[in-house]
Amino acid sequence: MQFTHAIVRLPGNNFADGLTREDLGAPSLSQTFEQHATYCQALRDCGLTLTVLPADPRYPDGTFVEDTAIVLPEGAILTRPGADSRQGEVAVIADELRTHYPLLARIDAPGTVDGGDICEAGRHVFIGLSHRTNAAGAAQLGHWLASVGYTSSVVDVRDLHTILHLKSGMSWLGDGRLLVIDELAAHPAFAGFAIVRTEADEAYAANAVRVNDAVLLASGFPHLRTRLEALGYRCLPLPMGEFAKMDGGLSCLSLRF
Ligand code: CIR
Repeated sequence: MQFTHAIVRLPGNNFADGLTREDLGAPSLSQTFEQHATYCQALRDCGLTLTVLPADPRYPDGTFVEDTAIVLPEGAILTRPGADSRQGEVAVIADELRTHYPLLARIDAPGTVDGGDICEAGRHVFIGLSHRTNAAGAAQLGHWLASVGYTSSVVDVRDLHTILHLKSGMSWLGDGRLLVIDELAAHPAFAGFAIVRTEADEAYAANAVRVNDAVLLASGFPHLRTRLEALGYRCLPLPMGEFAKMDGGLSCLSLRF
């Protein structure tokens, strides 16, 4: 949660050609660029130095960089995204990450992992089993995490059709606390953590990011914001509507380390 760097990738002109299960209409390109710029500025305001990669027309989903790697202070591992159309996104991220982490691990076939399924919570990591992250990928990741000193547990979200990734429905707030949607709040994997639940109509905001002393939160979810502020968190609300149309959450727009 103490970060100094982030990697982001600009959305491209073909952003609307990416994958989505949502039926919220096509994103406006100008608002997408604006929302991305606001997001980048918020990371800078939190003290992070940003590497801003150019858009790559081959990968309309490429702005969702979080899915391509898991980055921890002890090391980094490249994923193998579960959507075929996204697997090529990893190469550019690998080149960039290697400048910070010369020894990069990787998930190999037949394993698939999307970073959006991986939630670091202190020295423990939750691995979502989803329609993007498969059992082979989860097992490989679990071994690698153990090798760098982390415990892990698997949370199966394959039947939870409201979320694409585990982290679409939960976030680590620090201080032993998880932010979780109702459907996941009683999951046995989360026993021992304090749970902050989102209200049913604020479920999208469960994908938040703690960055240093702030919580980046999707704007337009006033109940959650009030609750987090009452707990002492400094919230930075960010407009995310255009990314939501493409099934993207706030965390997926950056790799933070
Ligand atoms: C996809 O379906 O892969 C992209 N349109 C959205 C990915 C969002 N990633 C994330 O929340 N970690």
